[in-house]
Amino acid sequence: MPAVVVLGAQWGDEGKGKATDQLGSRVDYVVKFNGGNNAGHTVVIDGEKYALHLLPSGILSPGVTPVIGNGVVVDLAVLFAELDAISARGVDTSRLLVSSAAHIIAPYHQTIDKVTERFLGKRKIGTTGRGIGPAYADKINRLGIRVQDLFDEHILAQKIEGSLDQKNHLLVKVYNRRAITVEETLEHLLSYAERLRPMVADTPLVLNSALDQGRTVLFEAGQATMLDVDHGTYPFVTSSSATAGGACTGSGVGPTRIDRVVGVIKAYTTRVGEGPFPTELHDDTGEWLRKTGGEYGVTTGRPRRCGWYDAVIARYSSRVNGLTDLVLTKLDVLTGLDKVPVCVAYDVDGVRHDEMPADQSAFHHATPVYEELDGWWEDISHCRTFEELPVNAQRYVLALEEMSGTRVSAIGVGPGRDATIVRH
Ligand code: 2SA
Ligand code: GDP
Ligand code: MG
Repeated sequence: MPAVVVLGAQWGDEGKGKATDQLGSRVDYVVKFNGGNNAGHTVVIDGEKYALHLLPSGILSPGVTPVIGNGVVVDLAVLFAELDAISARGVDTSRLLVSSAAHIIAPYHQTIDKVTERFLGKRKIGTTGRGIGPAYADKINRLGIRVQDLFDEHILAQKIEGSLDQKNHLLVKVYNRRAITVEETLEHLLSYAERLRPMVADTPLVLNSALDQGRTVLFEAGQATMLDVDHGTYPFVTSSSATAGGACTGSGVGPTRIDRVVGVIKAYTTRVGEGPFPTELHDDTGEWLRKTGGEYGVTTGRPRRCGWYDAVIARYSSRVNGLTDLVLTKLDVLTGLDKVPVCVAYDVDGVRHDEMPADQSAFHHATPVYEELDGWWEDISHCRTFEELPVNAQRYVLALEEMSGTRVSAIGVGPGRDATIVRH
């Protein structure tokens, strides 16, 4: 397993943190390649809970070199607060590397994110308010500030000025806010420069050399396929590439070097933020899933929207990511149901769609076509082999595998590191 990508196959929070942490003990490098501190990954080790945002989940494995790749947007205040917090819990953070080409989230990106959402009102995206979209917008607009710019005050001041020019116009004239000064931003960013300097590296060179030497690299996605800026439910998406291709552009490692692409998928579906969600449950069962699954945002604390498993999305994710494996998580949460509905197709204005409609309006009108599978009542949290699972739980997994066309290599039966059934 020299190079493996781990990504979310639904709308996020599938349990990527746990999957990465588990594989992390067997790899040399863990690379975060997209997103920023909008992510929230929970890892539970020996009953101790860690919530990671900007740092790669592999940071918790001794021996792993965690890498923040060029595709990430970095909020420096968050980076150091998170490093301090986990160092204080005894985690060695000294090996962290940060790409010199990663973009910076400046305080004004956060301001713009929040005022834009307020301005959009009913049309809002439901962002995490962390400045992610505005930072990526600057990157694409060629107005971004990169990690390497922090080490030349003159260049940094010029770039801040260029970036603030249009924003101040917008802030003052449209949003009725005060203008942000170059000086305050410069002072803020420079205050982190010296602490960051020793972590900065040519990460594409580091990672490619590591692969040349037979080392193993895990690429960890933030958010998920249906939140990907190209393949997700646009415009209700994040602003980065959360799919497999993003692992290459966001790290500088070419696609010919990737061996496996693992999609993490929940045994049901959740979504946080706005946007279409065909299998969403607005009733007591949805509330039951939220309570039983502990479905609240790790970053914002927002209650997650909950619904049944959607096999159309699983097939779509398998396709656009070229998945080699699925890790099915939170199967234990479904314990105690007589019947478990699974969405096998959509009905759009009387027409059956077996695959994801290519047209957004059709997806907004999609109603699920359900197949009901038999449930199980036994506690499965102590199962460690497939055969130990109740027969109906086994059938549920096999049915999902068949519908997605991708093998289910592992099954999560609890939040702990060891609460996993490995099949392949
Ligand atoms: P943004 O802030 O610009 O990336 O928001 C755009 C959309 O992306 C969604 N998004 C997420 N969805 C699920 N989980 C995420 N991380 C946190 C978690 C979320 C939280 O692990 O629970 O705490 O609320 C995440 N990050 C971004 C977001 O909801 C918007 O729909
Ligand atoms: P991520 O963003 O994909 O890393 O996922 P989150 O950490 O945001 O949300 C997943 C939640 O499910 C966390 O609270 C995990 O501890 C928990 N979790 C992961 N796998 C399992 C599982 O198999 N069973 C149960 N019950 N919880 C799990
Ligand atoms: Mg999460």
